[in-house]
Amino acid sequence: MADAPRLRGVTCTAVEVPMRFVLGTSAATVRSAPLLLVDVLTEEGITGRAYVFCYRRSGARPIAALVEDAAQLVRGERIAPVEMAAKLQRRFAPVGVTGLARMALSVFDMALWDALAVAAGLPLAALLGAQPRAVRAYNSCGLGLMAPQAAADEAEKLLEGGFQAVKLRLGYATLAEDLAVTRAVRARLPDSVQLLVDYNQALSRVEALERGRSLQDGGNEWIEEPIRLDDLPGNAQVARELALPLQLGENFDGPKDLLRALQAEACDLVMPDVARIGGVTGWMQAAGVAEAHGIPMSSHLMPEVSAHLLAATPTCHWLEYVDWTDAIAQEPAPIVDGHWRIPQRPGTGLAWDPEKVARCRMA
Ligand code: SMN
Ligand code: MG
Repeated sequence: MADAPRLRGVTCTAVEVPMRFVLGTSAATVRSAPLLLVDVLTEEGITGRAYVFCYRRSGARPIAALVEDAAQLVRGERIAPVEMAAKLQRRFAPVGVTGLARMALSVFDMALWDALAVAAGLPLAALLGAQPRAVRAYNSCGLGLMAPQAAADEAEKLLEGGFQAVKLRLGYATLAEDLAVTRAVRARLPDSVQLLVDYNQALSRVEALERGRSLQDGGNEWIEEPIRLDDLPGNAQVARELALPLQLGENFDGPKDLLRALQAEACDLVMPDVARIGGVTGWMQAAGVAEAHGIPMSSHLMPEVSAHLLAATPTCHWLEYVDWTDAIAQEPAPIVDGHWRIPQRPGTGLAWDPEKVARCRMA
């Protein structure tokens, strides 16, 4: 067995990719996605790649500065992501390993794991001990806040590729509007297709109970982030009183947040974001906690790496599919029959198309 490659450095490239479907959530309307592409370079010439969704354009530069700082701290070392994560967490503790720093350490960790898998000649899933298989995906593009008929039309388009579930954003001013859109979409979808609804923390406890009770009779699969994430007792109350499973996770800041949510019985399902849970290293720790509690685990965005992680997650539930990297990737997303087929290539299989990246570079 060869030694792991040595870290030489890192390059960061900020891009803004157009979204084919505009995404209006109860929190914001998004027409393009600011991404930071991170390439880990090694002395052996192997490159590890990852990207992080920055939410706002302004996030790209500070995340890049933090990634470069992190890389400096472990430069010259043999790549060992678990040990590097522990060391970096200690070094960054004084500024707080949360928010942008958490995202920076997470994307750096993802790129390190990719380099390690490429060096091993294995798909990342295989390196983590799993078969690189097909993972069931739901189409999470579009379906933002919009008129009922427009939402129904868009939902129908999103089934292309054989998807068996889509996600609808809710959080209109009134329950009547939430129901009108949900019913219009449901009526247009085949019965076999599941509908997930997402409030992006828009409701009060009282509203969540009222709206959740109305929605649970509509054949929906989960209600996501109905109220403030940090109100764990409130989430626990909503989870207890609704038959509709409560989904939380995209804003979990590290595995401890997932543990705290499960200890508080705040949700029935979890869907960590790999770039907030602590990269591949943090995800695998979180997957163990979810498994110990018997809680199904899905992913949030960044499907390229998340597919590998879900393959190695004992309580694997759904992959969240978005098409954002189509604008910069060398290969199209491997969606077949509503499943993400993990590429049989070493690493995550992510590779940038230099010409496409040049066109999307952030000014
Ligand atoms: C979401 C959050 C942030 C950006 C895009 C989409 C949404 C989801 O909450 O769960 O996909
Ligand atoms: Mg969400």
